[in-house]
Amino acid sequence: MNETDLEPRTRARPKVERPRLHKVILLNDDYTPREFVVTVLKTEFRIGDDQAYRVMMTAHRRGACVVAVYPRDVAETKASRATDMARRKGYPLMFTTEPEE
Ligand code: NFA
Repeated sequence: MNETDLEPRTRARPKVERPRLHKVILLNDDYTPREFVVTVLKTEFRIGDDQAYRVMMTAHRRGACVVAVYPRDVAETKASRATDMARRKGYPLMFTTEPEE
């Protein structure tokens, strides 16, 4: 507003909160081939071979695994793109999102 006001900015400093990040979660299923899960992880989340394999195996053994965290819109877009990739091949693979605590 008033760019000519040279008062030191000591008064108005309201604390702002960062938007919460959202987790993208990979869910296990009994049908999607392991190798395809790794390919989807590498393609959509730009993680390396080893990390993609570890994430896939963690979901396989425990039922689910956090892939990454992003701002909400990015998390939701990546989760649906990754889920679509599988759907186009006829696999039931699912990615979901949830807010971080
Ligand atoms: N459980 C699947 C299989 O044995 C592999 C898989 C892992 C699927 C992680 C989904 C998520 N072929």
